Amino acid sequence: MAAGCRDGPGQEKYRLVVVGGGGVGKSALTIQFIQSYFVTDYDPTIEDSYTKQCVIDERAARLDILDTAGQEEFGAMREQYMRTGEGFLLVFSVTDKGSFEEIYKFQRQILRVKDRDEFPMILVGNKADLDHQRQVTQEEGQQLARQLKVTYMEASAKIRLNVDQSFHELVRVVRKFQEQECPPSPEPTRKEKDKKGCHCVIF
Ligand SMILES: Nc1nc2c(ncn2[C@@H]2O[C@H](COP(=O)(O)OP(=O)(O)OP(=O)(O)O)[C@@H](O)[C@H]2O)c(=O)[nH]1
Ligand SMILES: [Mg+2]
Repeated sequence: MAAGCRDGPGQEKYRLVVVGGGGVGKSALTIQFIQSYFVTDYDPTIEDSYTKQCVIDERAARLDILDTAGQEEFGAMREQYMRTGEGFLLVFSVTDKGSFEEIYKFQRQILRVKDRDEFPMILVGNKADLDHQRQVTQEEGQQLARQLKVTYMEASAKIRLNVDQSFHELVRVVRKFQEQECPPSPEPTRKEKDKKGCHCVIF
């Protein structure tokens, strides 16, 4: 199937990928979004996937979410998930400057694998509840987001701040991107289809 071309009413599916450095809270955000609780222990992820049925802006969608490894030693599958992802949550921790600086690397790798100048992503500064341990200001987060041409959201998996909003915003960005790629049009005839094609990424 050509990703980006919707299956039909009520059948929207999005493959979202959560990326970022080790320990920034990717799993905590994902589990808070899917299961509504906060994981206090740190158990480094190798790779976990989740599915959630949502209604976003009155449109039903099935989200397949891949929670990836931040730690370098588990990073071998990175290119593979980057190829199949339709939207990326770029997560850093506002208490860890190194994780903020790593974001460039993830963004560049995604664009390289996709062979594009732009791709649906949003930037999430997690652990916003730990204001006294901040190493990255809100302004710095916003500045980076402007450079990357993405939306910035500060979040906290712990106090459930902007968790749903981050995932929902990413779905909006993916929808917008896919609608530009494959605008909904009256069913073309076979001949028109062959002529115009649909320049979606095929998975
Ligand atoms: N205070 C606070 N702690 C958080 C927050 N999010 C995650 N943590 C804690 O940070 C630690 C690491 O969180 P994880 O979600 O496991 O981090 P990760 O990004 O999945 O790490 P990897 O799987 O190794 O890439 C855990 O102890 C979490 O409880 C948050 O918003 N606020
Ligand atoms: Mg994890």
